[in-house]
Amino acid sequence: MSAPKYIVDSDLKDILEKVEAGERLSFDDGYKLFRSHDLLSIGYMATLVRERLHGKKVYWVFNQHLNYTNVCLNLCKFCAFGKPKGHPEAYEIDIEEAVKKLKSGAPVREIHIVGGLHPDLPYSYYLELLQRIKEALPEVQIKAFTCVEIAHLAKIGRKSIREVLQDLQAAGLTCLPGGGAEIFAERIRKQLCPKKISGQEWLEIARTAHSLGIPTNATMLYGHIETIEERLEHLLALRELQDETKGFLCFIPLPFLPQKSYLRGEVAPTTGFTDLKMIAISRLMLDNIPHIKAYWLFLGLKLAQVALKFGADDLHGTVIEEKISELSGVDEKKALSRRELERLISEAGYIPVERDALYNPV
Ligand code: V47
Repeated sequence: MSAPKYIVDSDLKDILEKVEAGERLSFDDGYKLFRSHDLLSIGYMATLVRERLHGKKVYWVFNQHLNYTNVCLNLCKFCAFGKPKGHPEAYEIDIEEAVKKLKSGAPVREIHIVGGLHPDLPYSYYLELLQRIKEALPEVQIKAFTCVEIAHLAKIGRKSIREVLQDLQAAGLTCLPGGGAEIFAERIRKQLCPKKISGQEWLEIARTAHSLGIPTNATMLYGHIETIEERLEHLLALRELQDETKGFLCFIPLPFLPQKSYLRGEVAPTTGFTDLKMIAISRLMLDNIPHIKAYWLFLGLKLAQVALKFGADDLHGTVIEEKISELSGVDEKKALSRRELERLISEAGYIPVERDALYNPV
């Protein structure tokens, strides 16, 4: 099929042919996409793939976030959320309080739980947190603890990763959020998050979760000091693992928010152009991960809506309260109603589909 006239960048014509034929894109294709400024053509190709997979559907979930503590042993340079123990802004939520808070609001379908690596909370806290939430809200699905937290739990509980995941599963865990992946490259981790588990360890924990039937998400933190090659290596490592396990549900590219991090002043925030390209290239490279999420809390609502025309098929959810974006300096509202989410999706020409944590329509 000949290329439509609006594929302006001649470097992209071969890629269009591959996309139309449903062929897998290579590292070099990815490189060309990142180097190209032909955003509309990249978005057009991502939309071809996205509509092939999901038609006109855009998913969202009625969810609530719980950031149970911001005390963190890692204190990564990109993070404004984590605080050392004893810091005036450090907090931890006790289980009673957490359950009361979750019960007091409208009943949500998914609870998204992410926190810092707390030096003192015991292993039993994490299991009890899930058990008590399930007792109070038996219908709710719990998406909890990134691979980094799972590694921390193994350490404090003196258990293997597999045992930790099994314990959490028995306590009510549905799936894992995608955080902590950052950029897998050792060069980046050494500079930005030297105390964090390695990229290989992150992937190994995801592999173990998938082997136990626990689906996970995956993220990539971009727009700091990473190169195009490092972004692509990250995407291809996820694609390779997904070929093996099929356990990733969703990929979420997270734009770095420098304002309140240790890197403020050194790194400029990402631009709309970069954000949309990142979403579209993720859709094109990750041909085996079903969903690409436009995370409105970090992108801003308006750009997240536009991202639906650049390959994203998931708008996350209602959220209610979230601390990472708040402490990272995002000046965005913290909760959305069903009506607002549905309006954003409909006005982009798509059909809103309310989903559960596992992407089953509800
Ligand atoms: O891994 C921290 C990121 C992540 C900053 O699974 C920052 O649906 C940008 O797990 N600028 C944790 N990002 C969040 C997470 C998540 C988020 C959205 C959706 C899902 C999902 C999971 O937050 C961390 C880190 O990459 N982060 N600080 C910052 N200043």
